[in-house]
Amino acid sequence: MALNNKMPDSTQKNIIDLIKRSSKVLVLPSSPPDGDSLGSAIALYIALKKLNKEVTVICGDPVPEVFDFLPNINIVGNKLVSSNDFIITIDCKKIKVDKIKSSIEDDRVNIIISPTEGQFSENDIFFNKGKIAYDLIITVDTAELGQLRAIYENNIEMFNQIPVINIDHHVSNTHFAKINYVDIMAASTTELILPLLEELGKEEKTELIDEDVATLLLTGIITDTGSFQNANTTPRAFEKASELIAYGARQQEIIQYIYKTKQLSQLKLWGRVLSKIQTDEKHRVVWSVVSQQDLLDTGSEVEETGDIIDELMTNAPGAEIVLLMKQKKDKSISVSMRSTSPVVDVSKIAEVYGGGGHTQAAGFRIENMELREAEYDVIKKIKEYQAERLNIIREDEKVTEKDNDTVELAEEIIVEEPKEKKKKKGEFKPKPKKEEEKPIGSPYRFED
Ligand SMILES: [Mn+2]
Repeated sequence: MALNNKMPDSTQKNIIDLIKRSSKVLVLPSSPPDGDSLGSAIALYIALKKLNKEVTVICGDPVPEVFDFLPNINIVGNKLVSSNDFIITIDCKKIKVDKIKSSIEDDRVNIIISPTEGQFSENDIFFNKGKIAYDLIITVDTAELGQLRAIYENNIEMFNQIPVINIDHHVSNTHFAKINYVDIMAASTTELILPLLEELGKEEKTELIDEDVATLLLTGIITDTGSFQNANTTPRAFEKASELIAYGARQQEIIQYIYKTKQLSQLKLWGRVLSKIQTDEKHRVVWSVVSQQDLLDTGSEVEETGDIIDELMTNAPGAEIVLLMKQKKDKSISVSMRSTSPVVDVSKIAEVYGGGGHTQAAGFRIENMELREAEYDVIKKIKEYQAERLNIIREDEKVTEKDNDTVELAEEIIVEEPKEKKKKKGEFKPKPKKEEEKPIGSPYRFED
């Protein structure tokens, strides 16, 4: 465990002492949450619960669905009880509550509590007014308090009154807390929480790291290193990951839910988009389109097109303009363009459509137009721009090219339902194509 001694002893001691002295801990992951901030926060939740502390985890933004598999993900709340709230607490240890109703009469609020059996007395009721409900705040994976947005902005007073522990690995961390444990060499915040929980567990003689905690901590390392692919994957990150697997972290589960599930739909979408690539060598244009049907068929979201335009660029030698047209849910079409040379100004083309950007990266949006119609229109404009720039003479075009005014559009892909019933298991016979059959995904042509 030589690598655990990264944390200055005094910082570790201060954090552990403060945690030991506190009983109501508020844990705040950064917003929007990611695998590292959620993994850190929920791991702390489980561990501190084992030490009989009241722990609350609040995140201002919704938790992305991809993290639904994380153990105890449901404990992440999204609203902090304000210190202005007046809270009426009823002790239900002896008597169970059946129904709670409230009514407003004149200037009075009546709260009617119906027990299943027995009766409540005045002694079962407590009032909390303007009282801060926590005695320690721990922020995780948060570079500055502003990142907590409403949770901080609406409760600045609370942040001034309660001690804050700041555990993070961002270079930009502003050291805003009473105790700052910021290690920019750490690949993830969870990497810093592991030795802390080991030491705290040792002092309290309680095993704090179970399989769930280990899985949560490993999730932070895996997501922040891009599954050990990014440059921040240090020997220590590997060391901590292997330690966590020894604790019982379910590495395959993390990979399955975070990478494999998502990547399959994304790969399908990319395959679809790449197979529809169109090239016009003469005008040096390469493009492809993404329709709503493509997203539906591949089970992907439009965001999953990700950096595909850059992929198009690196795989299109000789192209000067690369563009990707995406049909959005509202049926509008967003067009992103890249130019591979500073002398080709795609922002000029974007301006024609009311868009803009930079010389080599620009975009625009088209409303109320079918994808094919828009594709035809945009490609025609780009060809005109390139024809003028490359001195392509119209006369010459007419002589040498048959379909000079024709734009060949990105092919439409039709997915055929597999005909399982007719096929015997293990037997595969491609259906012979009849001459008269309309070829699948034949290029659609617009004639002027
Ligand atoms: Mn992080």
